[in-house]
Amino acid sequence: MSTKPTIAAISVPFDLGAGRRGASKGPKAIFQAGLLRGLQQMNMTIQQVPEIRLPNDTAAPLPPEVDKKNLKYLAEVIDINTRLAEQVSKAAEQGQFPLVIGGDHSIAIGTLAGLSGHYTNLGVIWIDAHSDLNTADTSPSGNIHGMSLAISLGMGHPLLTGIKGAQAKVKPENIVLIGSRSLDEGEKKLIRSLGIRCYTMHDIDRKGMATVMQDAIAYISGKTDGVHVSFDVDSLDPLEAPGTGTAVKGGLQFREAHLAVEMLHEAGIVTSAEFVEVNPLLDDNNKTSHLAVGLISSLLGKQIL
Ligand code: EXY
Ligand code: MN
Ligand code: MN
Ligand code: MN
Repeated sequence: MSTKPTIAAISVPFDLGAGRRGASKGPKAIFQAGLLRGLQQMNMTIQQVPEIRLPNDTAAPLPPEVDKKNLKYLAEVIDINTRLAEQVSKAAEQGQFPLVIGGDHSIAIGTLAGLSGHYTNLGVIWIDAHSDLNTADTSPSGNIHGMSLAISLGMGHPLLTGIKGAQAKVKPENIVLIGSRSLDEGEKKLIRSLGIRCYTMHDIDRKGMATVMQDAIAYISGKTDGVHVSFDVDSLDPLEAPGTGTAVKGGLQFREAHLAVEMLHEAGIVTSAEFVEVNPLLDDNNKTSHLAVGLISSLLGKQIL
């Protein structure tokens, strides 16, 4: 982006898409770690949107005939994402930069639903240990945070894929996965059959993060009219990001993660972002919340010198 847009900071204290509680405390911890101060020091204009919550923590009920098999907290995930999609869409409509702070990764369903109407070809850079490409049929857990990218591709329960209309919110050729190292069998099949671009930890080890990001940016920038960065902090190594619910060994190092977001900033292609899966209950001295603040700042243009 050439001129600095206003950042619409959208907090989503929601964790029912995950298998363990605590990511709902992520937004507060990230703000306490200095997010606003950091962005203000960068001369960014921030508009804080009221938190996205379920009234009285209760979801609109589903009709009894709805099949909820292997979809935990389906009603809550539908309701929160319907609300989130509205706010994200409003922010994009106003030309703002939606910055969604989670919350577990199921909230990508609402973020992408809200964004998709504003782009013909929305690009998605999914930085995550996982691919979140399960459906109720392939999921080993029934946790919807492991299904959000599949749902955004139009695969999954119709009440989830139908948020903001039945059309797919993103096309497989406009997705890049980065940092993958824990993929279920059904997810691997889908990545192969849809030809989704996937840079695993092995690729990052072999080529280095700079080359991977250069390739990823070249792959996505020509064919998209907006790029969303969906950053799951479990992409980092658990030694760097202990405060997350589905930690997987062998992840990104601190500088690799920063380099990735710094290169995305330099490319000038990013139009929205979300940071998810910070779980303060599992954190060590707010290390992961501070890490998230650093990564958000770097993605939005914080310079070392
Ligand atoms: N693939 C596993 C599942 O579907 O249950 C684990 C998913 C974790 C999802 C997150 C946070 O990126
Ligand atoms: Mn994820
Ligand atoms: Mn993950
Ligand atoms: Mn930095």
